[in-house]
Amino acid sequence: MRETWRWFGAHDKITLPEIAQTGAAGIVTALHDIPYGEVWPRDAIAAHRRQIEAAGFTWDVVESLPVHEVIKRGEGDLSGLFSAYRQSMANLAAEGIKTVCYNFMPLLDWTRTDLQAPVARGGTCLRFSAAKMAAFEIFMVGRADARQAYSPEAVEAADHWYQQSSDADREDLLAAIMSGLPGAFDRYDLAGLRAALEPYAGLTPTDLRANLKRFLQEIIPTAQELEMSFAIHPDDPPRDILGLPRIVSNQADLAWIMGAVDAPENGLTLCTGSLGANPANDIAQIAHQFGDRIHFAHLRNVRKEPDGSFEEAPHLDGDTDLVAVVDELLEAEARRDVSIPFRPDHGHDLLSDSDRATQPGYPLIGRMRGLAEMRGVIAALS
Ligand code: DNO
Repeated sequence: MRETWRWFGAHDKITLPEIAQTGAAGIVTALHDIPYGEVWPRDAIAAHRRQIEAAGFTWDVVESLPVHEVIKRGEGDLSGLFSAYRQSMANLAAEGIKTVCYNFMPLLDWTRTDLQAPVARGGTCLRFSAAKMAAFEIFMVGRADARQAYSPEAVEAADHWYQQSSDADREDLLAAIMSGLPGAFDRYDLAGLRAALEPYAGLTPTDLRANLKRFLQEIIPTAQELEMSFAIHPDDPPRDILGLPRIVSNQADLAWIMGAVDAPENGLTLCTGSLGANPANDIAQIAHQFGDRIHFAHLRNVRKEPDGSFEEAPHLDGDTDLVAVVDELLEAEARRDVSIPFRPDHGHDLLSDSDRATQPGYPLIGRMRGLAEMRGVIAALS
């Protein structure tokens, strides 16, 4: 397995020479400044690649080549957006960058309610509290159907949290939830979020599936011509949020997507943390079933709670057996004669991480711990 590290480019407080000290060999990155829907120019890709290579790395995976929200909603004439996407693919392939991670989550990307939840022996982690998310949806956004989306216990806890929360608590909650907005640097206030949700009213899982299938039909033939691998990222968390449907949450969803365009270029990012937050998902089994279509892996762990809350756990100490997952990935690699890039996805903020204000979930020391633990597992199993 090939060790990689996510680097956010010029916006990242962690430099390439620092990343080199983690031992990672490859970089996972994107051109974050280019607005969604616009072509990634070849010269900008080349400049980014040269910067990465000058620091002794290769650019192994694009994360993400974002899918425009209008494509996810399936609105109007999409031919311009599809051809722009294909042009970005061609420009990436011309620079030798051939593995692309993307997601199909409407509006929100990963969602957490706490960015700095304390962990037992010091440090902090990302956390999703079902009660706080319910409080956000029901009382802060005021979404009519939100009560039905949560268990009665979570709704009661939401009520309790909301009643005793201060203005600052509510602002922190909004800020945490907004951290996962695609575009990475856009944020909404509550009014902005309500307005942003409007165009999705009535979008059903069936609609979203049809729009994903259309996207795949538009781009996978080009990926085949360019010898590129596409790797859809699962929903995080794997459940509907804010009434927005999510269709990449479990084994059945993945089987449907792989079958929608049944080609090896239509593959998966095995994100053990995203899929691991759903108690119905057996991640090692998923790695086994889709081993031939996994082009990229995000390795991390979660600890789940009965009401649907979860917390990001140390890599070897959560509910998912990452040793079993890595074993499956090594088998898939041997069978396919490939090296699957993986990155330590997220990490706790440890030691001096809290002084650096890096992207939430992307600290230096916490991720280096995760990478080192995974490196040990891989070495032992190999
Ligand atoms: C969170 C990430 C996701 C991922 C996108 C891929 O930390 O794993 O934001 O990059 O969903 O498109």
